[in-house]
Amino acid sequence: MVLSESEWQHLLKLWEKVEVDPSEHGKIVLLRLFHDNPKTLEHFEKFKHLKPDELKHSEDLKKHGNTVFTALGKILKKKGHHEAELKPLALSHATKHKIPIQFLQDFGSAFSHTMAEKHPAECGADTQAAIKKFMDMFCHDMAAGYKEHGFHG
Ligand code: 6CQ
Repeated sequence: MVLSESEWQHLLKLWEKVEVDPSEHGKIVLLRLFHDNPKTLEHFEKFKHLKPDELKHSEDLKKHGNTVFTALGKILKKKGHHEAELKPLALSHATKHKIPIQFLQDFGSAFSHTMAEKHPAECGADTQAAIKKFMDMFCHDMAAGYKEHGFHG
């Protein structure tokens, strides 16, 4: 699951577009995730009681979008050397938020679809394959961290 230098470069180029507005990108990915897999929404105390229209216009959703995309950007920029960044995330998502690995994979699909839609020029077949590899690596390493904490989600 090692990415080549050219795959990392595709991802970093795409990320330049994301960084123009991480909150908006994050919000679109989250709305897609909640729509495609409503069970993911139940983990968010702040959002689970909102009606679809309230969710769409929630300022908190943008803040959460920013949180998740800022964290993801930091991980991406480590080009695979992300142990220090993943450790606290694996701990919190295993023991506090209790998020199954399947949901992390669902997040990866929502992320990949959103990128292809929003940035078709930067998201050709090579970049899409690189996103998939990156998210597979992320999920694999999170699963290893989960096991250390006795969570087999
Ligand atoms: C996460 C995920 C999304 C948006 C924001 C965060 C989609 O209100 C709160 O305090 C939220 C506590 C929290 C919950 C319920 C939280 C904190 N996450 C979840 C649930 Fe994570 N998260 C995910 C990532 C995958 C790429 C990354 C980088 C990340 C980062 N998280 C979920 C969830 C439920 C279905 C998924 C798929 C998911 C994935 N998440 C939280 C973070 C960060 C940096 C934080 C705050 C610090 C911490 O570790 O608690």
